[in-house]
Amino acid sequence: MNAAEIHFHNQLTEDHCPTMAEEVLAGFTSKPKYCSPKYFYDQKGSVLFEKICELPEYYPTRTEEAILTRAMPEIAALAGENATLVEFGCGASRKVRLLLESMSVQRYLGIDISREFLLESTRRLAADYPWLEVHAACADFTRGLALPEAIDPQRLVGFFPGSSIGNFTPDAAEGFLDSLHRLLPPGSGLLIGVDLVKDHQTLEAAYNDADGITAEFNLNLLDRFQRELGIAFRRELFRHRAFFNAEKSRIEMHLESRIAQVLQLNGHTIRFREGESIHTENSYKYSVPGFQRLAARAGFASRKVWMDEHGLFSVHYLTA
Ligand code: AVJ
Repeated sequence: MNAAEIHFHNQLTEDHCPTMAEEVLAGFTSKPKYCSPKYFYDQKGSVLFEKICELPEYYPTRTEEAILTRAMPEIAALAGENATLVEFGCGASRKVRLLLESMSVQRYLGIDISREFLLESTRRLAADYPWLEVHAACADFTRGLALPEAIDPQRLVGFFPGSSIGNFTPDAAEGFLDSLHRLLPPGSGLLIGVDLVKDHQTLEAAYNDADGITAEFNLNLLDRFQRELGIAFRRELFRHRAFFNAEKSRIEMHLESRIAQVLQLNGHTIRFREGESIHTENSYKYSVPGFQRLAARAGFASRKVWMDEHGLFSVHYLTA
């Protein structure tokens, strides 16, 4: 096998498109209107997200990378020898390189919903780490978790960085961790990054960057639905909104209609009042003990937690 070859597993069903139309319609006809953040990640959205990660206001990425770099010797010891690393929502597969540099890893499986992006980033990984057996699975893990048959569930270490867990409501996060717990044999590890509650300015600035990249990322949903579902959006009639909801401990992102307007989707009429919004994302923020309690309810034991010196972000090593 060519060193830069990867094993590809398609787990996105053929009906992904009708599913998207149905899900979007269900969300747009609800009160209040909503839309799943997983739809941000078409090719353009995945690229925009990588840009967000580099923004001065967006502290999670660089903070988590610094935490991982410092914690690597301890993480390597906890993970043991010849691990199979499984990354959920691997995106550009950048952070996992920190792990590959200093852990004993035999096999890597990257799971992502964005197919071309996944193929590109796992191929790059396979080229840069020729000794590594690289697998890529295109899947929507919010619809259930399954490992491709080629992946032996022994010695698995799950990797769920970036506070992606924050996109789930706490109940759904517990459900997701619970299904992960069922997938992982007892004793296997889960390395998970969780964003922490902090002052509102820092939180809100991270989702309202001065360059407007986050706004672009949010508005890209409209372009995607226009292209893929035929909704005749005029993106200049919507604005990006992001704020911290302290009561629910989450950042909320919305696309707010600037005027009263009407749109059509599959023969359904969708009406917007002026100022009415589509709720496009939640990003929950936890305290360290709050997240440990949630993980414990799903059956995970907390082995170790690391934080940066300012208490911005946390990385947990849990065992099943
Ligand atoms: C990938 C879900 C962790 O919530 O911070 C970044 C996505 N949205 N800026 C986050 C996101 C707007 C990000 N997660």
